[in-house]
Amino acid sequence: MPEAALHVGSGKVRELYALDEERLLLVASDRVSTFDVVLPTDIPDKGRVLTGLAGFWFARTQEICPNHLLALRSDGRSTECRRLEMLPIECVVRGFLAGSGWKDYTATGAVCGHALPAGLAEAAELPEPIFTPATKAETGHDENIDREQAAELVGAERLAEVERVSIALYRHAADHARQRGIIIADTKFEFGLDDEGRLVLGDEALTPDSSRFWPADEYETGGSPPSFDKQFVRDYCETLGWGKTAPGPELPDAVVTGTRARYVEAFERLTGIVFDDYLTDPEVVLR
Ligand code: Q0N
Repeated sequence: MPEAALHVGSGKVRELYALDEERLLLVASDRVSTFDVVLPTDIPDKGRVLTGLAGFWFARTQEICPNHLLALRSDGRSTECRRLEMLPIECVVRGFLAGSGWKDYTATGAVCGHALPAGLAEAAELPEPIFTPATKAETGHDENIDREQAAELVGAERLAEVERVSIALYRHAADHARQRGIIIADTKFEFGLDDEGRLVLGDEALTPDSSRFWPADEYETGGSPPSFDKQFVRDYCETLGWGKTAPGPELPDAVVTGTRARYVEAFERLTGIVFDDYLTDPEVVLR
């Protein structure tokens, strides 16, 4: 736990604390959510995997865009970051047609104002990655918005900048991941501004919680591909006849162990670093 830090916010599975005027501490828990419900059973080391992976990408994308990372703490789950003025949009990039993108496409043939070719199947790869911003909903689901609505929220110039940077970040990570057997179908970035008005990447980026990771060897269109990390959790929940509203079910040990192994596998495949070496010294991902 941070030493005498003020709690400034929480997400479903992460907490944010103020360290001082300029710095925040982002702490990733081991909680897991499925069908938008946080389950009562933790996945050991999940928060460390996500923190290490985000740190790995931050270190490797600095030339594309500066980010808020200052240091990784020795607990492996806490990121010291620069305090930013966050932009009020979620910057989503989609390389494949899944989730709300697929839903919008089937209803309208377009996603956030991007007209797409006719006849695409669910999970199809898009001709080019598209930027599909969403509003930040306090509770419930983020709502996809078109570029006019996004421009009203951040200004046309800033919108053009976040679109260009978001797509460049996605291309970098998706290319790297694809060479290691993982498809990053889509991803969400949150940006802020520093005190000089420069765009800075914040939050946790390019992790399985902020993205859809699919195992490349099981990829096929015409359905929703398995999640790289949460498939055991989802499959188990489907066996229960659970109504997918809170409270969620406890997970058996075999599901916990299998899911932890998938998170560690994603970390090791993407970083090329043995997870135990990360636990010994988290900043190994930054070098
Ligand atoms: C911030 N959120 C939204 C963690 C994630 N560097 C920053 N400076 C100022 N504010 C924020 C950051 C960051 N990152 C980001 N809220 C504040 C997502 N949070 C929700 C709580 O858990």
